[in-house]
Amino acid sequence: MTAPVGIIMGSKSDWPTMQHAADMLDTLGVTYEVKVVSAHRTPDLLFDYAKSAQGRGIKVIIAGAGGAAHLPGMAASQTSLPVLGVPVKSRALNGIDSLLSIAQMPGGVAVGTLAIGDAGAKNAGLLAAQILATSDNELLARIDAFRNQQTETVLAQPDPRNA
Ligand code: RP5
Repeated sequence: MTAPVGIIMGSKSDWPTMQHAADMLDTLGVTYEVKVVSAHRTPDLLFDYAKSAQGRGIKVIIAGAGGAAHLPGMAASQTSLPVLGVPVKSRALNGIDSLLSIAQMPGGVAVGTLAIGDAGAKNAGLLAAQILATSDNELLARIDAFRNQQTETVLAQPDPRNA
């Protein structure tokens, strides 16, 4: 069976960031595929990927890119699947360029934009799982357990001086 989440990124240099999305999906027991798909270096591949995703069983696309980060928006232009955009921290502008490129979509084609960098990728994985969990109660229970464990971890160690 095809994985329900597709993680794409503009360059292999994005992987250290996007790996956090994959790690979160692993934690929650959600399968995914990973691929470098560049909007400007491999535009035909991007169109093929986005157009075929729904037919292949993908339910959510996570797209990470840095700089002039048009990958999430271009992917969203070719599919009605939800696209979650992760702004990768760029060398020149620390990801502000990536953030604005992904967030400022003109009305009519939606991209859900996460935070810049590792936290954004982690939350993209979490949000993708939450979307899938609207029709999967077992996954919803795993997400609830993850959140409860996170809460317990904070409550168990309120003094920041005790590592
Ligand atoms: C974007 O350009 C990629 O998403 C990456 O964040 C950035 C730099 O790519 P490389 O020059 O490292 O391949 O397309």
